[in-house]
Order: sequence, then structure tokens, then C-alpha cells
Amino acid sequence: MTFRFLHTSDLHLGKPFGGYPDALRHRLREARHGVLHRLADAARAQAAAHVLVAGDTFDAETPSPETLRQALRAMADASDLTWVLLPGNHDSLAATELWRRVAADGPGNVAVVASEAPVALVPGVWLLPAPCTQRRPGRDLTEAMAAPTPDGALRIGLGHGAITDFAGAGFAGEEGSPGVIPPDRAARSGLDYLGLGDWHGQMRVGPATWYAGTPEPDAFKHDAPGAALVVTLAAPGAPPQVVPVVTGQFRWLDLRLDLLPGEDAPARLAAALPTARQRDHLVRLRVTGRLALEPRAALDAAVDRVAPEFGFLAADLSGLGIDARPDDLDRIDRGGALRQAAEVLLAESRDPTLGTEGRAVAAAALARLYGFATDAAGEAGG
Ligand SMILES: [Mn+2]
Repeated sequence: MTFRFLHTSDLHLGKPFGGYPDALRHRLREARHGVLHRLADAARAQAAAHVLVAGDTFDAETPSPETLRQALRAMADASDLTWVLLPGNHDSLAATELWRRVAADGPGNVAVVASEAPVALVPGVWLLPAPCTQRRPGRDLTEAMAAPTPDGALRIGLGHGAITDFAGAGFAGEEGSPGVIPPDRAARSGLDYLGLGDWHGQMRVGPATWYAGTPEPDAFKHDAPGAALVVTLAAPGAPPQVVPVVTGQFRWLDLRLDLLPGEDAPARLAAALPTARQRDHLVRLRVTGRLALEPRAALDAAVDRVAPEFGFLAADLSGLGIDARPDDLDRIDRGGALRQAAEVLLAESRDPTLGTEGRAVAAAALARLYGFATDAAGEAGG
């Protein structure tokens, strides 16, 4: 008897993404909803009939009516699949109104596991769920997975929360909560597979224990494409076959660029950035090192030119020092107000009393001044 299913978690439908530009926030929320379709497609492509969501389907205990109803609609449309939703820490059993509405309005192919009672997914395949009772249960709910099932059954645990590490010390969860789930829960409770949620990156804890990670990334924390897991169980006690499938639309990239004087900074930038689907990339770029004024100005110009191609690109050049020679300042001006301004900015960019941020502001302003002045000189000469 082979049983194959899709393991996912942490969809966080309705996440507001405050702090990002409005148009991007809209696109990010839309991508979270869209991942329901991509999960359904992934399940079908692998001939899996069940999608097990290990918690945090919803970002909040009180999603908007649109978030909730449109999610249920999308799951209903995938009528060839069964969706099994486990309450996580964001959408725990304390969200009584949410789960009451899902029970009242949800389609027949959506099942909420609202208790730790084992559930038969199909004959001979039992789900042992550990729904979060509240946002911070503070104890190991997966103890319930020791519950008996009929002889010869496949046993699948579904839980949400942080594991302890193998020495028993805490492994912090996605939001810093201390770990309480033992990493050997699968072996302890005779599980053929333990599907976990909470950690938004995909992680293999053991041969039969995985965090699926979020199928649609929501932060710069985990540098990987959003993915789910296709899990195949061949027989009770046999190791599961677990295969990641990419489901994410947006990539969140946390890039670092360390530059040396004399390097071709725009070329290094171009080599570091993705060259396809830029609109679906969010990039946080931190530049460190030292550059002469000319390549620094060229880097500024390259960042300005390329940034609008991306869904989001924020470059932090505050860790980038400036090497300025008298020749460089001469190219701004040999005397007068501009030259004076340049001298002041250069001094400030090296002034230890100004602090890192103050020096960075001065260096950035000097690079801009250099860029404008040499551009203008180029135009005048050309
Ligand atoms: Mn989560």
C-alpha cells in the first residue's frame, strides 16, 4: 500500500506586509493566495490526493472575510484534492470564530483537525494531529501522537512548533519561541512520517521528520525558494521518500557585496543580482568594503538604474568606505563652493566622532556630488 501526499505549512494567508510600498504589499498578499493553486497543481502533478497543512494557514486569528472565503473557494475549486488544515500558532484553536466559520462555510473537501484524536485519511492511513491549543501552548502537544491505531496502519504525525535540538537545548522557532518538540518524536511515537510547521525554511530534522517551510516566502530570513514536500510512504516502518517541489512566486534575496578599491563595482553588482524574473524578486543588498569615488559614483548610478526592475530593491551602502585622492576632488572642482563642500564631506566621511551612520551619509553625499559634477563635466565637454 503506497500513500502519497503533499506536506506544506505556514501559508499565512492575509499577511499584511506593513512597511512595504502599497503596490508591492498587494502583490505579496496576492502571491500568498495564489500559492493555494500552485500547491494544488503540485499535488496533482505528483498524483497526491491530500494536502496536509501543518499550521498557520491563516496569518491571523481573524482573517478578513475576503481572505477566508476566497481561500475556501480556492480549496473548493481543487475538488479532486482533500485539504487537511491543522491549527498553528497564528490560527490556533483559540480562534474559535475562525474555525467555526470554516466548519460552517467550508467545502466538503476541507477538513480541520481540531482535536488530537487520530483521523483515518484513507483506509489504513492514520493522521495523528497536534493542533495548537493557543498561540504559545508552552508544552509538547505532540505527545498525543503516541495514540494507538489499528495494526499495520501507516501513521502520519502533523504538528506545529519548534523542536528541541538533539542535546535537549532549545532550538528557537520562527518567532523565537523555545523548542518543545523532541526531534525523535517520529521514532518515539511510531510515526512513519512527522510533518511539522512553524519554521518558514524547509528543514530535514530526521529521515522521517521535516519542516515543509512556507510555500511562498514572506521574509529575508530564509534564503531559499518557497517549496512544499511530496511524501511517499510505501509501508509501515519503511523510510519515507521525501521530495521538495518549488511552489513560491517571490524570491527574497539577502545579498552582500564586499568590494575592494579598483574593482569594477557595477560589474560586481550585475553579477550578484538575478538576471531573470526581477519583478518577482525582493532584494536587500548590503555593500561593504572600500571604493574610490569614481567606481562608487558608478555603483550608485548602477543601483539607481537597476532598482526599478525589481519587485523591491533596497541597497544599504553604509558599510562602504570611500578612498578619495586629491585628483578625485579636482574632478569635482579645483576651488570654490563645490570644492569646499567636497572637502567638508570627505573630512566628515572619515570623522570618528560622527559615528558610522554620519560617516556613511557624508560618503554617500560626496559620491553623489562626484557623480553630478563629473556627469556635468562630461556633458559640457561632449
Ligand atoms: Mn508560521
